[in-house]
Amino acid sequence: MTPSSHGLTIIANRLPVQRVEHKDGFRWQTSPGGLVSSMIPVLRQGGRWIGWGGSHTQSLQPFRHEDIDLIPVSLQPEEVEHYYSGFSNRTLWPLFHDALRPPEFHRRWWRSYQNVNRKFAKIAAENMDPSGTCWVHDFHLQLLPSLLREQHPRAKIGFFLHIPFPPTELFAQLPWRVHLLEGMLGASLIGFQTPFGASNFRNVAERFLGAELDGDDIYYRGRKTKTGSFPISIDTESFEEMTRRPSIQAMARELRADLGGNRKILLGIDRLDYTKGIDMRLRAIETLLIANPNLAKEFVFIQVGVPSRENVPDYEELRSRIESIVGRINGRFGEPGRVPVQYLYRNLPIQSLVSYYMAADIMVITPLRDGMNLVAKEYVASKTNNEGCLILSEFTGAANEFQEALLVNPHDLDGVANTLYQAIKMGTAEGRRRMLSLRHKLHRNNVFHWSKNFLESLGELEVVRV
Ligand code: GDG
Repeated sequence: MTPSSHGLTIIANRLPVQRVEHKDGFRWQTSPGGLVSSMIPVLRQGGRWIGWGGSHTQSLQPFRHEDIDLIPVSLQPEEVEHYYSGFSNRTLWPLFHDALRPPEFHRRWWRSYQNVNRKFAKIAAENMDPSGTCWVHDFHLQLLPSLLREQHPRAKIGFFLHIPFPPTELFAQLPWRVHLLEGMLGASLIGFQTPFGASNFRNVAERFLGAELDGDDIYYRGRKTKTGSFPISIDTESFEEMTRRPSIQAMARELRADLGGNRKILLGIDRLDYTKGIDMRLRAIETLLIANPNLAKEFVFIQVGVPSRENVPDYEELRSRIESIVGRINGRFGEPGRVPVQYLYRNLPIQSLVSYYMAADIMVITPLRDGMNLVAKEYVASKTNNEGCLILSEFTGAANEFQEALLVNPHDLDGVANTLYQAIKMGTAEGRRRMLSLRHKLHRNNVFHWSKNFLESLGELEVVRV
């Protein structure tokens, strides 16, 4: 234990900073995102964040950034390939997202996943308070809770899964399912995005470990683990604040003038991932236009595809498929100077992102499976004028809270096309009523409530032996 080991320890695959190169070397910049902003105030009261610093950061020493202690974990190129690109992104990610791509099971990836989890555990155990609180994040580190528990039996260890937890039939495929479950059950509290995830987890713990269930509690090998649903949210106020900035308002107006004129603006913003249903969304737009070719004059659909996991073949393939559908739609329904689909393959600064949200009349979010989907919440937060319309897949965690959105089954092309039509033609009164209600829901649960709820539940738990 080091002298400064009091307070909360956060452990996630990545540190909450990005390395930005400049002419005299590099500097660290805080990564955008709700998880980071919700943790910063807590960590400033004492605490540390442990995570991988990224590919270009071998043997980095602990450092402070904006008053927070950051403890880097270095990964060798082979570990990045097997633990990260392999087991995390090509085994767990597809398996936990309805096997939308066949999960690949390779023993060398699994060995690397175990080794990297042990590496994280060693560094965390050395730096945390043995009876303190530690919060482990996400599917990259599912073995960590029990590895930490072995070293610090009295610690309050929480685990939060950002992605869905699959049903028994899918989870059953994993050759190392028992190890993964035992790894997670080292935690005192395990949080999921929805009650369905929590219930799937309890069912597999009973089925594959013979654990005993009592309500939300799981009893296994003399220990109790509590499970629950803790839907993540965003820093709502920071989005609302951005919508009040004259520079961002001007960007939104410009975007409207350039794109819309009096056409409705439909928007999609996603990491270019096969879980996000971008190809189905485009095919629904195509279905809508085939049935109503005149609508091509009434709307423009902007799709921002943020580059992601570009070295994984499934992602390259998805990118070409999306580009080919965009080309097909614009070839058939476009006219000189006016195309129905505008596609941007890039990262946008957060200010531009907000200006897009502000300009969009209709946000189209159609994942085939998604833990939560923060874009849905960011869009609602940015609609401070209570206008706008959210089309949302039933298969997102967000749909659980946002029942007033226009909910769709993304596999049902005719259904999505009809809902797009309904949204384009929707009257302002109905739009306002729905948006007001969505905004009301969002204000009840921002990311600060989320982290407080989780940490309070963890703090209240005694580390019990039964
Ligand atoms: C995982 C789970 C869960 C997107 N494009 C740009 C940009 N973004 C930001 C958005 C949003 C975030 O990325 C994406 O969050 P999502 O929730 O939509 O999706 P995942 O990345 O898959 O996240 C998900 C989440 O964890 C949290 O628990 O909701 O289900 O899969 O915040 O704003 N940000 C910037 N430029 C972009 O071009 N700056």
